[in-house]
Order: sequence, then structure tokens, then C-alpha cells
Amino acid sequence: MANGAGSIVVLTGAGISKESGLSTFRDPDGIWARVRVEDVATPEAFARDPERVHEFYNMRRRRHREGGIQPNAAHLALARLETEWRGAFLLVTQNIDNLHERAGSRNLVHMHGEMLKARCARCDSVREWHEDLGLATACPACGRAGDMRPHVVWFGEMPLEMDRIGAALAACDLFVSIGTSGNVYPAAGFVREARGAGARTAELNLEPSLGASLFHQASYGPATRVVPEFVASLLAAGAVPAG
Ligand code: BV8
Repeated sequence: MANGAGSIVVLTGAGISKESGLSTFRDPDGIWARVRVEDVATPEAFARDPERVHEFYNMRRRRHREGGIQPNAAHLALARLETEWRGAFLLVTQNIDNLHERAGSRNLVHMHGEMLKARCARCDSVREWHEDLGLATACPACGRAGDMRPHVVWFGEMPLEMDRIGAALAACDLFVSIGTSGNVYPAAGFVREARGAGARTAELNLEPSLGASLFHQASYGPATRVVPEFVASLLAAGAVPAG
């Protein structure tokens, strides 16, 4: 534990953005209740019907642009924790929205990519992208059309920055999982990696996730309540809880 504070890794999922007005995936009113993963979130879907997949992300990008979506108290509490914590801190999000960075988080990994970035499958250039994407969109770097895709990790694709995440988990003293159902791997396995490294583990969620039994402590309720409470108590203690 550097300077006694200890190192923290936080993982977030769609639940942390729910109170900002963004849908989760597996709640009854979630995204996968409206569209099938196989139709919009796999490389095979994109090869089969690219315009269908583009429309799925264009609709979510538009929601971001026009929907008055703002970071909430949970995003802001994590940015406060990063600023005030004296030890190492890394925030890993499965979310493809930009609410953590707009809340002020800096040490941040988007392991499933970012909805507001586009990548050219031909030249691999990645850039900020807030408008609609389509087959006719030309890559600003190589000029070719037809190869632009959301810079998002689909099912069957390798998540981003896994080496950096693995190194942080191997060295962490506290792992906190927030707003995720524990359905999707490799993210759902991070708690096991953290425990294997001797870390204390905490779950902050609306309800117990699939991995609930793997956490030393838990606090259930809306993220805008349980996350600020957890951050305040951790900063007051100034060190990772023992045991
Ligand atoms: C990989 C980006 C390996 C897109 C996403 C067969 C074939 C191929 C792969 C597999 C397979 N079988 C299994 C796999 C692995 C697969 C997987 O895990 N599948 C599961 C479903 C069985 N994983 C993968 O494919 C991953 N890649 O394994 O690659 C590999 C190895 C070598 C070489 C190549 C590849 C890639 C997974 C990433 C997929 N992309 N998203 C997009 O967003 O459009 S996943 C998607 O699910 C989102 O990223 C989302 O974040 C993620 C997890 O969902 P959650 O965030 O947890 O959201 P959910 O709705 O489930 O839960 C919300 C929670 O919040 C709930 O618990 C709820 O109670 C809570 N909540 C609600 N409101 C609140 C709240 N909490 C607090 N406050 C509130 N107010």
C-alpha cells in the first residue's frame, strides 16, 4: 500500500448512467428487451446488415446529443475519489457514454470502446464522432468510404487495454464494482482477479449482481445515493478497510 492509502480499481456498468437518463441493457426496460445482441452488437451483424447496426448507434448517439444527458452524483463522486485519494486509482468502465470524463474522471479506461468515437476498419484511425455514421461516410484520414464503424467492442471482439487493466487488478488493494449485472466477460471476472491479488472487494448496485457472493461488502440502492456515501466514508477513513 503506497503511502498507506492503498490502490483502488473501480469497474462501472450501465447502472451508473441509468439516473442520467440512459438505458441499461438487461433491466426489463433495457436495450436488449428492444433489440437482439445478434442483430446489432456483433461483427457478424455488422457484416450482414451494416446500416442496421449504424442506425442502432446513430440513435444512441442522437440521444446523447439531444437528450440533455448529464453526469449524475455517482459519476461526480468517482471523480472526487480520484482527485482526493492519496493512492493509485483506475476507473474501468464497460459503458460507451462519455459521462465519466464529463464528470472529471481522468484515469479512465473504456474497455468496450466509446460511442462518441468512430474507427476506420481500413486504416484504423480513430476520432471523436458525434454525428450519424453510415456506409457512405468517408474516413477523414484515408478518404475511403464504407469502412467507418463505431469505435465500440462488440461481442466476440477483444476488449481494449486488457493488459493495463490486468496489471491494475494484480496490484489493487480495493476493487469496487458499480452498476453492472455481472453478465459480460471478461469484466464479470475482474472481481475474482482482484480477490486473487488479495484485494478487498465491494459491490455498489441497485440489486445483487450475478457475482454478489464474491464481494466482501455490498451496498444496494440507486447509484446516486450509494456511490457518494461509499466515497465519503472511504475518504474519511483515508485507507482501504481492513479484513
Ligand atoms: C470477449 C458495447 C474474447 C456495445 C458490449 C460466445 C461467443 C463470443 C463470445 C462469448 C460467447 N460466450 C461468451 C462470450 C464472451 C462474451 C460474453 O461475456 N457474453 C455473455 C453475454 C455471456 N464477451 C465478449 O464477447 C467480450 N469479448 O470475450 O472476447 C476474445 C478472446 C480472444 C480474441 C477475441 C475475443 C466482449 C464483450 C463486450 C460486448 N460489448 N457493449 C454497446 O454498448 O452497444 S457489452 C454490454 O454489456 C455493455 O458494454 C454493458 O456495459 C455490458 C455489461 O452490461 P451492464 O453494464 O452490466 O448492464 P446490465 O444492463 O447488464 O446491468 C445493469 C446493472 O445496473 C443491473 O445489475 C441493475 O440492477 C443495475 N442498475 C440499474 N439501475 C441502477 C443500477 N445500479 C445502480 N443504480 C441504478 N439506478
